[in-house]
Amino acid sequence: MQRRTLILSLIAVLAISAAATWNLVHTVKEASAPPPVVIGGPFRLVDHNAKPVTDADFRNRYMLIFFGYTYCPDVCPTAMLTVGGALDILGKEASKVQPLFISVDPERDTPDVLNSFLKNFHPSIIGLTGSPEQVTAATKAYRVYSAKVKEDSDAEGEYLMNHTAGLYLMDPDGKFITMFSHNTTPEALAAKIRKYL
Ligand SMILES: [Cu+2]
Repeated sequence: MQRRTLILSLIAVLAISAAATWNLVHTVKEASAPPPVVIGGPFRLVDHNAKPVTDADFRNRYMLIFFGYTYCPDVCPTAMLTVGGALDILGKEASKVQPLFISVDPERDTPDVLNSFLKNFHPSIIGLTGSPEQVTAATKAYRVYSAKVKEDSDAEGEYLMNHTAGLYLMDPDGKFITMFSHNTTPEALAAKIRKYL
C-alpha cells in the first residue's frame, strides 16, 4: 500500500513538473505574440418578430454576424445584399449558416423597423435589437465600435452611426472562426464561407 502511494505521488510529481516545463516553454514561445483577443460571447437580444433570443438559440449552425443599422445609407444595405447573394450561391449548404443582422442603433431600430428593413433581403437573415444595455453588451463582446454622428443641420432624431463593419463567422458552438470583409462580392464571400462549412 505504502509503495503504491509512493509510486502514485512520484507520478504526480512527474506530471506536475512536466506541466510546469511545458508551461514555461509555452510561455516563452508565446511571449512575443500579442495576447489572444476573445471575440464573441453570449448575448440576449430581441429578434425582428419581437421574440427574445440568445446566442444559444443558434447553436449547431454557423452564425454569420453583421453589426449595423437600418438607417445606414449605404454600407449596411449593401452588406445585406452581399450576404443574401452568398447564401443563394451556397444553395443547400446555406442551411448550415444563420445570418444575423445586429443593430447598433436600438433607439430607432425597433423589431418592427428591422422587420420592414429585412423584407428587402434574403429571408433567412434574422434581425436582432434590444435595450441599449443589451446591444452594448453584444457590441462589447464582439469588439464592435459604434457611435452616433450628429450634424448641427440634422433634424431631431436624425443622425448617422459610425460603426465597425465586417462579417463574423462563428462556429456551431458559438466560437469565433474568422472575419470577412463586407466589401466583397457574393461569389467571393460564398467561396470563403464554404471553406469552413
Ligand atoms: Cu452601416
